[in-house]
Amino acid sequence: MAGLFDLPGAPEKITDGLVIIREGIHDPDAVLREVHRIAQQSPWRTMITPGGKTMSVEMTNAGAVGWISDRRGYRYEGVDPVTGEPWPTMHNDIVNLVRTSATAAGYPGFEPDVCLVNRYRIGAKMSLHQDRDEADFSHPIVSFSLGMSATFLFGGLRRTDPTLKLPLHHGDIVVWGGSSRLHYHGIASVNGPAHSMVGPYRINLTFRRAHS
Ligand code: MD6
Ligand code: FE
Repeated sequence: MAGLFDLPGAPEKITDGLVIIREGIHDPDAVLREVHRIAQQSPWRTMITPGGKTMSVEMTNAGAVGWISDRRGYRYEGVDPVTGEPWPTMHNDIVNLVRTSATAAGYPGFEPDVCLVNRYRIGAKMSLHQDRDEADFSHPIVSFSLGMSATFLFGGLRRTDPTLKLPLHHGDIVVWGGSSRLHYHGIASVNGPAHSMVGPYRINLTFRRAHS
């Protein structure tokens, strides 16, 4: 648990394979500018689940491929179906912070090829899910949180397993992999209050390796 006197940037091991680096994003404004650039090129959109429900979270992507969901399923695609163009590139300074974070958490050599960007308004949530659309689960996932705080739910290998409830704040980095890579997780309905700089939004970037 983070305490009053914890230094930012020290990796905290939460459970097997799950590490939080509180305030690991030292220049949140630079990351937010990147998010705006990405969303100008590949706009925010809500996606439909294979079951036909509209997700409450708005999404876009950067990188060689992007994660999409529609009636045909979940998958990675090299072309943004909204623009018909490749996804925006990932900025090298940000990829460097992803590499450093993965290394600090015990996953040296991580090279992401996709950044899925999620935007939550008040009331948006992400139901418990597994991230299993990637080719090789030995690669970790690195996650950046910006804007409004939220509660990260971290469960087990079954959807019904009990969940840890971890607060995530502006600037926090989560790295996870190893034995918990396929654990169910989600984000509880975001309550606010609005963030002083970002406003009534929570932005989350997850860096993954989709293709081995
Ligand atoms: C979110 N994150 O924080 C949702 N998945 O908005 C995820 O679903 C997630 O943070 C895999 C790894 C890290 C994550
Ligand atoms: Fe996920």
